[in-house]
Amino acid sequence: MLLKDLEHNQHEQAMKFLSACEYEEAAPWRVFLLVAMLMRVTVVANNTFRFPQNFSFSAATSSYQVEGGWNEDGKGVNIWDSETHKHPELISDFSNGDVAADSYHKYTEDIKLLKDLGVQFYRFSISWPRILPNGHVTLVNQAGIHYYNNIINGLLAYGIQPMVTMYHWDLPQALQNLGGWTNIYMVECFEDYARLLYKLFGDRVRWWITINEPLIISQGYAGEKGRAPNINAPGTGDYLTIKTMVLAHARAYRVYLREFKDTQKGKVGIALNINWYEAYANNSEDISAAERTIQYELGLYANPIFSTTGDYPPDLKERIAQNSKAEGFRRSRLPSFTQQEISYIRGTWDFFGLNHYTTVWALAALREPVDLRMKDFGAERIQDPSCPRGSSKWLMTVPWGFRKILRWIKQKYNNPPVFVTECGYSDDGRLQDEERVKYYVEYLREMLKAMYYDGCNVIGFTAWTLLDSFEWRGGYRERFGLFYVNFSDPTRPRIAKESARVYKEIVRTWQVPTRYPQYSYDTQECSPTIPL
Ligand code: PNW
Repeated sequence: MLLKDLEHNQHEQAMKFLSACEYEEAAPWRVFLLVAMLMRVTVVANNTFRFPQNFSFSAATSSYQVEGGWNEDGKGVNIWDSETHKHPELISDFSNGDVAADSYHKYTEDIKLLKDLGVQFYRFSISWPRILPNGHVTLVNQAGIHYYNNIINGLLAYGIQPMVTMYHWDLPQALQNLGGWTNIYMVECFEDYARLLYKLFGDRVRWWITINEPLIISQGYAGEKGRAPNINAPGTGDYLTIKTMVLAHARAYRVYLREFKDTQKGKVGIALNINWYEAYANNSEDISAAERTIQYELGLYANPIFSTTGDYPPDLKERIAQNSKAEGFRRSRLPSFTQQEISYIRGTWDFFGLNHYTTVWALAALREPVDLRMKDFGAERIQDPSCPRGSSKWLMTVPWGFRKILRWIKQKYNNPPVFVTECGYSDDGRLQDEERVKYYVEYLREMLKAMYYDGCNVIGFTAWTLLDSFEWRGGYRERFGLFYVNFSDPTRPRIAKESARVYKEIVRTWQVPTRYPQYSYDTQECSPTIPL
């Protein structure tokens, strides 16, 4: 349908509605509906959607990626310190986060950048070993507390809301020595750590994220090179971490609910990353392969928390149990939850944190599975190297996939409030970063369509990332920042890229600028061939 027809139809609907109201009492929901209809008319008439009034914009970083100060003022060693120091060859440019963007010293400057962007939120993470050098609450590092107090107070002074991630991958090495997330004991450690954070900062922090991307964390136990702690146990070690992380999240949520929520009135969620998986061919095998991949990468974490039934997705649970049995295991490699645990975990969310970057094609498996994990999800994931992409080889610009995954989440989990906690594009760090601008313009347009046409309850959007930073195994070669950082200059100066200016304009005008044409990312031209 053409936009102008839509506009016309909606006018008509609104008019019919108005005349119906003349005969009936105008119940509050009717008035609400009318306002909603008229708003839609205005947005379409302007040929662009405006963000809803109570929407929020944010920019994000994570502690290990920006702070530096790796051994300053009593901070303990984390698994990324260990990995990058022992195995620099696992990082594309042999670098590490020892100094990174030096936000440990330059945080006031970072807060000014946020102020300049005009965002309502800053999402940052707390380094567990900067607060608890050995991971346990028996030794607390005052300098660490001081540092995060300064950030939080600095943000609030400018009217910016802190959104705090408790865990963004920098596990205290002392806890990894006990097996890290494979050890169910971590649930206790995480509870203690979370409680301490609520006590220390919860009087000012209203938005908490327990764990960032458990999927990627689990891959650090599944032999994916360059993901700390770099343990190679696909299909077993990674599955142990899933149960631990989901329970640890639930525990942190319930501690808040029991001990803090009444007084602090904040919200607790989790940040889950997921690509859109598009079926390669329009046949039932590929369609179910794509669905299974989403369930495997998202459902294993989201279903226990967000679904009404709780527990892992039933089909996948069954499939892994069957595979395990056939392999001679006495029980499923995916450790099960008890009934009590299922009810304990179900519903432990105030919002759904979504990290989304790209779309990948899925088809029914062609090759012999190379490990147990691949056998379990039983699909090929493929991309096309000739498609538009930046400096991260996994990241293609596919805006329409964003809308599809938002719709999937709406359907599967009953339309929870989604705060997009990461979205962004990498390049080589150029200041005229046109491709990043196009990426944000198109992704935000698709997000608005998901909101206005599909009714997805998206409440906020976070640009990943504020600053060029240490991109894990991509080192400093993959730059996601709105601000450029010169890493060869000891003072680590920050310079706004073109994308920072455009993002600022979006936040100021509350809409995506109309001067940008609809860029075509017609993936028909791409023929995905390369297994990931
Ligand atoms: C996220 N993938 O990781 C992390 O939360 C950030 O710390 C990171 O800098 C950012 O995305 C960019 O990489 C991801 O392969 C890593 O689909 C890989 C994927 C997704 C997210």
